[in-house]
Amino acid sequence: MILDEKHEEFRARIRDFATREVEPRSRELDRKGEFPWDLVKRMRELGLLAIYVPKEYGGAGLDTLYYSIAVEEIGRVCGSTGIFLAAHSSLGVFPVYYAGNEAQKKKWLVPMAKGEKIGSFGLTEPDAGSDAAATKTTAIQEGDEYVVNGVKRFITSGSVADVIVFTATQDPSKGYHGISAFVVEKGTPGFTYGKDEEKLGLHGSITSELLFEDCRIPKGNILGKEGDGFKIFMETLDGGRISIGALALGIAQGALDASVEFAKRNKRAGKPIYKAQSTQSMIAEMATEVEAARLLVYQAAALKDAGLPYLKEAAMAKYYASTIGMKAASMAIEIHGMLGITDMYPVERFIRDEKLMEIGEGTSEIQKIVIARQILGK
Ligand code: COS
Repeated sequence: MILDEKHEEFRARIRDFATREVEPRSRELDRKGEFPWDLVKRMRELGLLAIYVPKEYGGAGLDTLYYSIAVEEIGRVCGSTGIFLAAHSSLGVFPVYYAGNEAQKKKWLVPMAKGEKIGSFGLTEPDAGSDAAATKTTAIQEGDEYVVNGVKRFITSGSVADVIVFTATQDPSKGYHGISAFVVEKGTPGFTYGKDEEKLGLHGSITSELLFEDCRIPKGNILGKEGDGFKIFMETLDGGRISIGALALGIAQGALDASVEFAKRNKRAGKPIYKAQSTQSMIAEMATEVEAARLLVYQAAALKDAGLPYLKEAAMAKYYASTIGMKAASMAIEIHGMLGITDMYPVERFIRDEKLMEIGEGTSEIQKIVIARQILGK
């Protein structure tokens, strides 16, 4: 896809950073299960932690397309660093930018956008994942405070975040109408962490359980009005799906690049691997599908930037990019043969990291529901 010069220059800058600084760390982060504090610091210095947020709020003042390119390029070499960037920017920063009042923006958005504070998003619970309206965490008003009780699960960057936006209900019998969005800050009494998950992939990303036990937060920590929470979170997820599509795309591109390099450099049965028709067929399929995924991701980003509806396109981008990403990662392993399942090459990491893209921020089945409802009506 042809992008304007400025976006292409930006891509070249991010690719340079990703190749020089992120890629050399990616295997180690995966093996050691280490959170990339050093790379978070570098991304902060480079102004990457809130690319689409206006400068007056501490962001880079660019657009969603720039942001998608950054996630894609970083994801191309390291899924864990990519998911951190996507979760912080789309899930931690966005709801405060979108639904916060000026005082809340000053307090939480500006430091998150500048990268002084890490953001996170708590929607999922042990009994509320795809069925996001089934939230059981409660926030009951007592004087000038809300008293929060409940458990959030599978929260990206949860235990390292300083600012966590989360949902809770004032009245479970009201379904999604009873759900509101709140902010809790790290260190608030009654707010602690359960275990961090051991996962298939994205080992350098932290996935936490958040525990609220009679946790008192000021009344001013509500985003929007009581009952607005479900919609704020759904709209946050709409944008988040573009970034997960971009990350899935980046990992798929990484799998394709690794395959091309391996096929050109190595021989099988005395013949260069790239000359085998089966290799050519796989490379052609991967390259075509990666390009199609890129068009969908950029299209969704461009619609959002133009202020046009993008719900269907964001769901399509995430669904398609993660589906073809899994296929690309699998083909990449086939091209590498037995070496592909060892940690000598990055492709075994790519397939483990890519699997989350089909599940996190709405499974492929949820994306299909969203797409079908946009086409057929509810
Ligand atoms: N953007 C804005 N508003 C939305 C929305 C969206 N994407 N999706 C739903 N809404 C609104 C609807 O318009 C409706 O409001 P009104 O009653 O005022 O019209 C309200 O929210 C409820 O919508 P609906 O009845 O369609 O909700 P459902 O319970 O049927 O659920 C799905 C809709 C399944 C799409 C939703 O629950 C969902 O996306 N679930 C997946 C959640 C998820 O991604 N979890 C992953 C973990 S979070 S990292």
